[in-house]
Amino acid sequence: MATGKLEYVRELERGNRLPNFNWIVVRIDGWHFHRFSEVHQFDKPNDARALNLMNSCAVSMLEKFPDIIFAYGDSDEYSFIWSEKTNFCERQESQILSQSVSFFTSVYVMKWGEFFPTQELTYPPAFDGRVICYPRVKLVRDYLKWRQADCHVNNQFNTCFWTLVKSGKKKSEAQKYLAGTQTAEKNQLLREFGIDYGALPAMFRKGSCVFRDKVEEGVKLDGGRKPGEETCRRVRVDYCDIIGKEFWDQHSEILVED
Ligand SMILES: Nc1nc2c(ncn2[C@@H]2O[C@H](COP(=O)(O)OP(=O)(O)O)[C@@H](O)[C@H]2O)c(=O)[nH]1
Ligand SMILES: [Mg+2]
Repeated sequence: MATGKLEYVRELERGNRLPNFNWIVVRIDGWHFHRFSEVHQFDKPNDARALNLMNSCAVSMLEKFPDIIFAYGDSDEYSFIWSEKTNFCERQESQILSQSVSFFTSVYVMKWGEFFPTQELTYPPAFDGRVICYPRVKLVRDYLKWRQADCHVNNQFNTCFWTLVKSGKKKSEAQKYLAGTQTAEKNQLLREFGIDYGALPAMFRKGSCVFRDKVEEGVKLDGGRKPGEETCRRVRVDYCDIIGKEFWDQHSEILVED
C-alpha cells in the first residue's frame, strides 16, 4: 500500500524543543523504591552497595553523553545537568528524557550483580524522570543546593529514625519522638547513642557529585585528543559540599555563564 496518503499523521507529532540558552536538568527517581529496597534487603538507612551502583550508572551517563556537565545524586535519585549549549537530539525534551531514563535503567540492571553479588535482582526496577530548564547559573546552583540540603535533612532524620528503631522503639514511636526536632537536637540524640553524625561516610551525608576532571592547559590527553574535548576527560565521583562557594570556585569551568 502506498504510504503517501498516510503521512499526514506525522503532522500530529508534537515538537517539544527545550529553550535555547538554558541548562537542562534531568532528574531521575527510583519508582517505588520504598518497596524495591525492602524486597532487595537494602541496609537501613543507607546501603553503600545501592548508592555505589547509582554512582556507577551516573558515571556511565557522563561517559555516554558528553553534554552532561555535572550530576548529583542521593538515595534513589540522580540529577543530570546538560550544558546550556547542547543540541543533543535538537534539544527535544522527550528524546533527552527518554534516552536518559532508559540508558540509566539499563545500566542499573546490567551492573546489579557487580554491586549486589549475593542478592538476586528479583524484578525489573524502573525510574521516572522529569526535565527542568534554568536560564541562569545561579538557578542551577540553587537547584543543586536544594537537592543537597534535602539529602542532609532526609539522611539525618533517617539515621535518627533507624537508630531509635534498632534500639527497640516502634516505628510510630520513633516518628513521634523526632517530630519537630531541629538539627542540633538530632545530633544530640545520636551522640547519646554513641554516634558522631559528622563522622558518618560523606557519601551518606552529602550525596555524590559526578563530573570530569579539570584539564590543565597543555596536558596531552589519552588518544591524543585536544584539551577541551570532553569525552576523553576522566569522570570522577566525589562527595563534595556544593552548597558553599568553595567547590564552585575550584571548579569554575563546570558552570560558566557567557
Ligand atoms: N533501606 C534503604 N532504603 C533506601 C535507600 N535509598 C533509597 N531507599 C528507599 O527509597 C525511598 C526513596 O524515596 P522516594 O523516591 O520518595 O520513594 P519511592 O516513591 O518509594 O521511590 C526511600 O524512602 C527508601 O525507602 C537505602 O540506601 N537504603
Ligand atoms: Mg523514588
